[in-house]
Amino acid sequence: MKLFVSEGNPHCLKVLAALEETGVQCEVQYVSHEERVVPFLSRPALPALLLPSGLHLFSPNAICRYLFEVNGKDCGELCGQWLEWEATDLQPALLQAFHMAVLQGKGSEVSKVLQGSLNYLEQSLSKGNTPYLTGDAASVADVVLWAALYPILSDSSLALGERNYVKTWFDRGAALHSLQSAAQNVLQGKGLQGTKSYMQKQPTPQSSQCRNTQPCNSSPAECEVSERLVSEEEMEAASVTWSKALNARPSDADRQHPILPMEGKRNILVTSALPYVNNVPHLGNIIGCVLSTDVFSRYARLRDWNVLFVCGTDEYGTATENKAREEGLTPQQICDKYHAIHADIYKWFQIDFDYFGRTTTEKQTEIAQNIFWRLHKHGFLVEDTVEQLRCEKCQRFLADRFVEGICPNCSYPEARGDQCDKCGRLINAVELREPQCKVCRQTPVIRSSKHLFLDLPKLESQLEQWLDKSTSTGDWTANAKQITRSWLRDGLKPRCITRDLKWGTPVPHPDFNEKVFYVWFDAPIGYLSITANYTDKWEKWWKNPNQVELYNFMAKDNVPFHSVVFPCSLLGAQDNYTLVSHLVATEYLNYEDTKFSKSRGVGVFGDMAKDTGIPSDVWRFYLLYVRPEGQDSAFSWSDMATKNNSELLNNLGNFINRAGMFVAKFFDGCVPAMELQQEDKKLLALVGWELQQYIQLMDKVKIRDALKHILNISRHGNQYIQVNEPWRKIKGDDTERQRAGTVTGVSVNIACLLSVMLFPYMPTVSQTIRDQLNAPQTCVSTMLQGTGTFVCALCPGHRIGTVSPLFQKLEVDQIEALKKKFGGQQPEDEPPKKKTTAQKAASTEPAAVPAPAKVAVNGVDPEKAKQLTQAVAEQGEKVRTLKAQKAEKAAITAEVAKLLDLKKQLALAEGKSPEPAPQKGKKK
Ligand code: B3M
Ligand code: ZN
Repeated sequence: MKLFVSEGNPHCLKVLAALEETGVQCEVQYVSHEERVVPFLSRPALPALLLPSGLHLFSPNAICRYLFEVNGKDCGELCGQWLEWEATDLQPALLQAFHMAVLQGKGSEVSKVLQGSLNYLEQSLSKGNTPYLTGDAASVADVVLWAALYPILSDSSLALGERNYVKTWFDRGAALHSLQSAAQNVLQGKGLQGTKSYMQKQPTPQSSQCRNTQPCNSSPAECEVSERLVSEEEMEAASVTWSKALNARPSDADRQHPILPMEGKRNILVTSALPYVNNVPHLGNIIGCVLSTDVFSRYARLRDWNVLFVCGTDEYGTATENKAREEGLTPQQICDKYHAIHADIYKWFQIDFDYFGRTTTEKQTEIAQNIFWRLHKHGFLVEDTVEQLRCEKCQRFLADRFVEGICPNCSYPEARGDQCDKCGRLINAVELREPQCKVCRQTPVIRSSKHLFLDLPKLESQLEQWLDKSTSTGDWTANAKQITRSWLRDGLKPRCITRDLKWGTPVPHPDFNEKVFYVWFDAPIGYLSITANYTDKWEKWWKNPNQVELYNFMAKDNVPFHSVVFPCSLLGAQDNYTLVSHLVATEYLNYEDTKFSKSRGVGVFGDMAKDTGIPSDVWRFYLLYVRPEGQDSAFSWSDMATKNNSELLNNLGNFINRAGMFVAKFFDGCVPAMELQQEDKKLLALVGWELQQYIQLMDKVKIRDALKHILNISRHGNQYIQVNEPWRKIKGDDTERQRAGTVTGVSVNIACLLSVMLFPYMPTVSQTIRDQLNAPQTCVSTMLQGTGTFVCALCPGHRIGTVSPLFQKLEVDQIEALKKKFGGQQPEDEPPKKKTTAQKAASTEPAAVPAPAKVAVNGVDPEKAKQLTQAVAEQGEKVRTLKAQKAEKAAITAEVAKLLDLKKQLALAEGKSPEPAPQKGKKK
């Protein structure tokens, strides 16, 4: 069973409280508000509970009721009536109250909205004469109502008036641990304000709800494009902003190195997890680390924050030693070779590092050893004899990643020696049940040897104090907080920081001179040493917590090392280090329906992307569009084609191109005079709102969500052009010609705004648009000022450059060919190993793994065929549903493509020759 919730969503408070109250075993996953967890619903519905049967519950009260029933507590009639009342009477009033208090700052008017409901509750409690709603014990009705009212009733500033019965009853609930911890998780200690991100996504109660009478197939973002109501004030404000002047300050064109913290500026140190040097990164690695970091740092520079973005290759460890053995090179040669490969790939992806270094440097040794000695001096290192796994066949101690066995916590059969991918817990390799050497599959023997441990228990309370502050003031992603919390809940144990290996930073202690530092002790210190190789004044960044905010970007499996282990090293070293303020972790990106795998040749790896002929910017766009933000997501070729053709070509590119072409064709290349009417002002307000959303989201590192607002703007723009038909009006009388001018002028200015907003995502396209429009560089810094400033940057008379199309269509046959090329034709002797969806860095996969017993004969694989039959059935159902809902054509086409692909795979698995999928529709 799995419960999907989102932070800030008040309905999730109920289900989390009910879950804890009942003690029902159930995995909880935090996703973003817009995540469509229930596949057959046309709109996101959270919370949602995935039942063991595969069915979903998605009404909060039904979920709570179910949880209580599982626990043997049936909901009686009275209880049912309360749940009904809550859903139909209290909820609408509550939502309106939240809207007023959180978004409109009208907390004082909340009591008016709620008084009817609260009075009813007061009377019922007084008449019932029992401590709880349905009797002498708390029932699901109490839990639901407590949780529903919690954000309001626990806020003393709202002056709701005294209702004694309500108060006594509510205080009973508020004292419950279940309710408090649910409130902490959902509202993040911010009380009512904790619902802000959720409320911003909700339609305004009553006035602007989606009025479609038919089921609405558009995503909430799209729906808002046509449905958001704009007030007169908003229109006026937007047209005032529009006539503001451009900034004098140009954008960051002339960055001066070394960049150092500056007085009076927001100083931001941004790191991307250091990619392992011993392999070529795949798309999942790229989106999780360097690409996300790049987008944010580009944005931060546009915001005029003082940014330093450092990264580099993570070069030590057994994986490098192994790779060296495999390729007949020394470890250093391997590092040099792959460091260059990484650097090339990131250059192609336009990752704009301020410095891209590496961990095998003198500075690394110096700084790591210094931290080590300080920890030693302050008594945070303890010595112990450890039993270690040694493979007699391979003649070496086995690094954690090279042992596999059964997880001692959750019995997952393929846990690694350092961590279990299923339950996420850290493991000491010797605790694994039935361990195996991952290289030769022999059972290793246990040998003992003396090691040093970082005394995490001794640092625990300091760590918790710091974490409380950092997670409540900084922007930690929900998964980062959750993983960290679950680590602390289990209690910390001393962690071994030395290893019996050769390729690593040497341990300077004379008693341990044969050993090196454990990679996860050493690697994060790489951030410091890389900065030290960039500038001698590195301590101005790294020992300056009051002036510097540190952002760490990574995939979620790196979280505990950045939130617990590394901060403990730095806290214990007691040298005023800068600790992370914002920990941004992505979920996993899968490849089609499987995971990336170097050994199986599945997926697109960084060095191959450029050979596809698809421009770097389009790759960036698609990866960011499916960025696993809040939930795992998948790269899919057909989806990439769909998004390219619908969003980039038909929506964004089409709008910008039309706007520019109108100026060129109808007005001789000069921006015409503009006479703003109500309709234009309304558009300015709509566009301004999208810009504000974009800035709010980007400030919070919601990169994927922010991108959708760029696309909304061009959707507005296309609609505006479509309605106003400048190509027709230009042929009309004076008034009509003037109207054509205004529409063209406004549109081309929106195109200019889009170029600015696109810059973090698609730097080349962004520059191309500005070149085509001959836009002043200063427009860039102006538009992203404050909460967003959409000004008229291209004034009447401004001469634009030469306009040409920005994007190309991705054709079906091209995509089919690419899919085939990267689809992972598995060699027959090496069928896929069943793993978690968690994709692992390719380095964790040893070169040659003997095939498990279950082997596909002549490509026929009954097990796989069975799974595929099921998948085909499900996908067929999905397509039928979409068709029945008259969903967007592009969406249907994409799903049909998936269906055809599945059928093909099924045919192969059944040993039949797959019939060529009929390609309906347009040719070039
Ligand atoms: N080298 C890469 C990874 O697990 C690992 C990160 C180190 S960050 C200091 O993706
Ligand atoms: Zn486990």
